[in-house]
Amino acid sequence: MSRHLSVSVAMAAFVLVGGALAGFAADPPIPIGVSVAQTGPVALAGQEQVLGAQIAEEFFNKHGGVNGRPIKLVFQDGGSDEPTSINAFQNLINVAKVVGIMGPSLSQQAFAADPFAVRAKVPVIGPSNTAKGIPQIGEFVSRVSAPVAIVAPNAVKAAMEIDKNLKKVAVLYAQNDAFNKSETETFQQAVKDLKLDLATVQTFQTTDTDFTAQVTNVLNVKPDLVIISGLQVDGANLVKQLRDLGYKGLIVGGNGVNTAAIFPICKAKCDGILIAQAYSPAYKSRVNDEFKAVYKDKQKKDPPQFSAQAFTGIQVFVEALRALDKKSPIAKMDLATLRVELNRQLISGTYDTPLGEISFSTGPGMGGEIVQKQAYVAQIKMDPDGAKGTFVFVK
Ligand code: 1QQ
Repeated sequence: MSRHLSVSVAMAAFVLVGGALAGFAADPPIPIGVSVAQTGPVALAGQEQVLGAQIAEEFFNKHGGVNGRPIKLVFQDGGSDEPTSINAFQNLINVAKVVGIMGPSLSQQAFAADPFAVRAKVPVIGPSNTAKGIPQIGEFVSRVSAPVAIVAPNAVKAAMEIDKNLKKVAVLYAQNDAFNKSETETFQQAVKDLKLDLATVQTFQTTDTDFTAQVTNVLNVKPDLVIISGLQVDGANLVKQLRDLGYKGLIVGGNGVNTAAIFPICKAKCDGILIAQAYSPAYKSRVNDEFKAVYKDKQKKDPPQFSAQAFTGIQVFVEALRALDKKSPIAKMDLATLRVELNRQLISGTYDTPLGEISFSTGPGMGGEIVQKQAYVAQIKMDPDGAKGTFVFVK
């Protein structure tokens, strides 16, 4: 009996969320979709995104939610491939009836899944999509992850400051992934702009495990710097094999290896990798201090970029919902109207986030790109036994 009762109450709540968000005395929580990689190889980064989003949910609900009404994150695993992220988006849009979606993890997935949200007129915030062309997918797509074109060259400059005689560069990239193709273009352009010598370019697949051929070709040109664009598992394995086969020079890694989750793969050989950052735990602001304190309490270390960006994505949704609700009560809007108005609102706002103050570009066909001033570079420092490591900020 009581079980039936609770089921029907749950169903009533679901129907209510699904239909017009009617003005009830106790309005149900506002559902915001989160679809990041909770399974597959990219879950190494995705788990940091889940945590950042959960901290944001707790944090903003504690601070009054959306003018008194709580938000509820609806997690739908986006996996590490395109079909899984497309399914997740469709579920969030049509079944969970979310007001907007934060996701997916990879640019490769965004190019596949975001068009479904664009057609359904559902706002999407990319938490970690850094390839060129993401906001251009459509009117309902924006991102809080600064593009590689802005962030990545900083790591090459940092390498040049460490090695003043740096000249010869070898570049490797995963050619079956949209983000890595975009990132390597930026890196290769930076090498040319900085008047370095691009001695060799080697390609691989994100599914590769043996990089002997590529590493041999790299060692043959005797580079001072190796720049790698890969995802977490392949990228870390490539670093490990470079060191195993005797490379002793500097390594710049891309956003794909921007997580402590690579430490168990390359262990002590992760030491020294330079990685550009769109977030620094040292950034001074009230919201970053609060975010950092909650994260540190849970994880006993400073928050990583992927967590900070995920927190920021949820913050943008919450603050845009608050602003919209003040102009025109969202409880009176049907879901389709709310989604469209939310997108309009979020793109026009300015947000004081752990990433710094951010806003979005606007204009027909050009909206949704993050405008962010801060960019940093960190270097991985591993304990000699390879069990533990940290990101040390050098810029
Ligand atoms: C992208 C990325 C990845 C490294 C995120 C996990 O930056 O796919 O755009």
